Order: sequence, then C-alpha cells, then structure tokens
Amino acid sequence: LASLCPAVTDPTQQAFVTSAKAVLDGNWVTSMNSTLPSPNLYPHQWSWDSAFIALGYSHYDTHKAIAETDALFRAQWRNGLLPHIVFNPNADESYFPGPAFWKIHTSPAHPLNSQTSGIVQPPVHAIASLAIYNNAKSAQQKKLAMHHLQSVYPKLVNWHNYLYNERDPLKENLVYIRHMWESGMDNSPAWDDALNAIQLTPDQIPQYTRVDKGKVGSHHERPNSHFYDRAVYLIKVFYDNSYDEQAIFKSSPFLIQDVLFNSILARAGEALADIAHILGKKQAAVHHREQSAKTAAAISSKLYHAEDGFYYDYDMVAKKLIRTKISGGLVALYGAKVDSTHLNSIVNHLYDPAFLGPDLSSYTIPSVARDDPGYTNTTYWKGPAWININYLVRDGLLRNGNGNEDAVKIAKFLKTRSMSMLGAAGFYEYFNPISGSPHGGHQFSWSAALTIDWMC
Ligand code: 9WN
Repeated sequence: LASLCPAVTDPTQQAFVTSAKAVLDGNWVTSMNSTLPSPNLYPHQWSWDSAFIALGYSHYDTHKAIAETDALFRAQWRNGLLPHIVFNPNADESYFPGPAFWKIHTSPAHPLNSQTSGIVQPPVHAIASLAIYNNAKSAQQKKLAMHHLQSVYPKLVNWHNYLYNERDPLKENLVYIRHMWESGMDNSPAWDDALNAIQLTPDQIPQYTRVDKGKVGSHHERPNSHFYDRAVYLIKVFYDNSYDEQAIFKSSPFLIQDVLFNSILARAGEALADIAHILGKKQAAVHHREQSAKTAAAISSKLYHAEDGFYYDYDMVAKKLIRTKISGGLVALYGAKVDSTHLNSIVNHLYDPAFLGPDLSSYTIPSVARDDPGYTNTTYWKGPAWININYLVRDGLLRNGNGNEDAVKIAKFLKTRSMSMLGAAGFYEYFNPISGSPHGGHQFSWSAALTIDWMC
C-alpha cells in the first residue's frame, strides 16, 4: 500500500484526503471484492461507480483497484455486455429491482456464475485500467498493473466490441442506450418526451415494490412512479426479447444516442489504444484510435446543434435531437476533440446564469439548465450537481482549452468549488447547485474516489 497522496503536504488537505479514503474503506465489501456506491442506498456493485472508484484506489492501493475491476469483469456477459449492477448475494432484498426481476437467464449470453442486471452504464473502464497502470509507483505495483492490463485488455475489447456491434445498428459510430439507467443520469428531463410517449395500461406494467424512497432525506428527491413504471416496463421489453439486441432495436420505445455515454466511449477508446500500445499490440492500437476518432467526430457532427451551440442527445425513435440542455451535453468536451467555435459556445453556456453565471457565482454545474421547465434544486438528475460531472467537464475543458483562458479559468473553478463543497457538506451523492447543500446517499464512493484522484 503506497502512502496516501505524498504530493499533499498541507495537514488540512491531508485530513480531507484521509476522510475520502475512509469512505472507500467503509464501503469495501470483502466477500464481493468490490466497493458499494453508498451504504444506505446501493448495496451492490455498480459499473461506472466501480471505474471511478478504481481511479481513486489507483493512487494508493493498486491491488484493490485491480480487485474492484476484476470483480466487475467476472460478471461480464458472454457477448461482451458489462452489466450495470453485479448483485451482492447477501443483499437480495435491499434494492429494487433485484436479481430475479431482470430474468437474465432468458439470454443465451448471460454470465454463468454471477447475478447481474441486463443493462450497461457509461464505459469508463478502459480509462480506469490505464490509470491503474499509470499511477502505479513502485516496481512491484507496476508489475501488478502490467498483469492487470494483460488480463483485462481482451475483456475491454469485448466490451467495446459489444457496444459497437450491438448498439450501433446503423453504423453511425454512435451507440445507443436503451434504458434511462444506462445513461447514469436516470431521471434527467432529457428523457421526459420519450417516456411520456410510452403509453401504458396497468396490466402492461410488471408488479413491483420500491425500497428506495425511505432511504433519502425526502422521497421527492428520488424519481417518481411515472418514471419507475416505465423503467420496469422497459426491462420487460428486454427479457421478452431474450436480450436480443436486434429484436430490442426493433421494438424498444426508448433508444437514445447519448452525448455523455458516447463521449466517454470515445475517450475510453483512446485509453484502450494506449493499453494496446503498452502491451505491444501496435495494429490493434491503431484500430482503437481510429474507432475512437470516428465516435468523437460523430458526436461533433450529429449531436451538435449549431444554432443553440450545444450538444444534445438524439432520440432514435422520435428521430430528432432532444433540445434539453443537460450537463451531460457539456461532457462532449471529455471525449470529442472540439474546434474553437464549439469550445467557445460551451464556455458561453457555462458563463450563462442557467449554468454557472457570468462571474461563476452559481454554486456549481446543475444537471439541467436552470431555465429548463424540468429543473428542480434537489430532485436527483433534474437539477442537482454531481461530482463526476464536474470532474468530466473540468477534464474536457482542460483537454480542449489550449490557449482559451476562460476554459482554463472555469476548469480551475470547478475543482476548487467541488473540493470546498465536499469539504463543507461531506461526501454525498448530489448537491443543491445553488446552495451546495448535500442530498441523496451519504458516504458516496465516487465523490470520495474522485476527490482522491483530484488531490493526489
Ligand atoms: C440505478 C449507483 C447508481 C449510479 C447512477 C445513479 C443511481 C441507480 C438508482 O445510482 O442510479 O442505476 O437506483 O437510482 O443515477 O448514476 O451509478 O451509484
């Protein structure tokens, strides 16, 4: 175990990083070899949470970062699908929908030794595995990390191949999500029209009982039952079609090319290329880089709306861009390499009072523009600020912001503000974007893990 964060020498900052580590320690489950997103709300392993968590561990515990990643990939489906939840066999009843609800045995590709959901989450994983290697300090850690790259590389390739082969039927280099939970931004107002278009009679909705509502400050902070009815109905569409992607593509009422998901995929493709390069697989590296560039270009051409100067999701069922300004649209900068016009328009949006305001006076980035009719201060992905979004937008601004002073200034602000907000409020799941007050699950792992990645 490397000493935690040698670069941080200030005692107050050291204490802050130590408290972030304590959150991860507290959420580690030895029997699963993985870390819960939050002890009170999420009792299993979640896919993109795990990748963010591995980024945190990569700075001080290579072994745990690898164990976390391996635990997730052990549950990978035989067609490459990396499930969004790996269920903890000791916590069956404490989260809905639990393992039985997904009926994954209807798919010939379901994993044989794990209970999982049947959907995915944004593919941060190659980025985390590369960081495990890059952040390994001692010779022994580097050796462990090298073994990790060798063993995880084919699994990452299968994962990305699944996305490109199964989720991009029109060969646009943009993959679709087929469930709101696949976006990671569950009840974003961006999905409202698509969800309202799903007309259901009571007998079409599988019977279900939620267990989440009593676990947060106010149940209004969680998605409503209109959302959950549609969330469970979509799961039925999947198992009724035996998780066959071609059949789902023909019959699913929810198919969206999401900016955040594709942007992370483009960036993960670059990481996969770097991993292939480290492993001496030069041809493969070229292929991964080309694929990533195609996705990055497709984001900028298909998902950018020139008049609005914003990146929007595309609804493949309604066949139109969803002109709702969500923070996921700003994450385009993380994966796409954008030209100066696109960068300037994003910077302008960040300076708009609907996001941060001209003097960056708003507390932090709301998940939805504050002038959107669907905006609220405290309801989950309908307005509250999330640390991973601040993290991805900041990275995207720095990556594209060469010479753009405003981009660099906002990037700096996002880090300082996120750290001070977490320092004052604690490692919560999400925050009121105007006051910084904490909401949702407490001791939230990715808030802690990304703090470590930022500080160390
Ligand atoms: C459904 C675990 C997950 C995050 C998501 C976040 C929330 C789950 C839920 O929690 O979603 O996957 O039950 O609300 O929206 O991004 O991965 O932290």
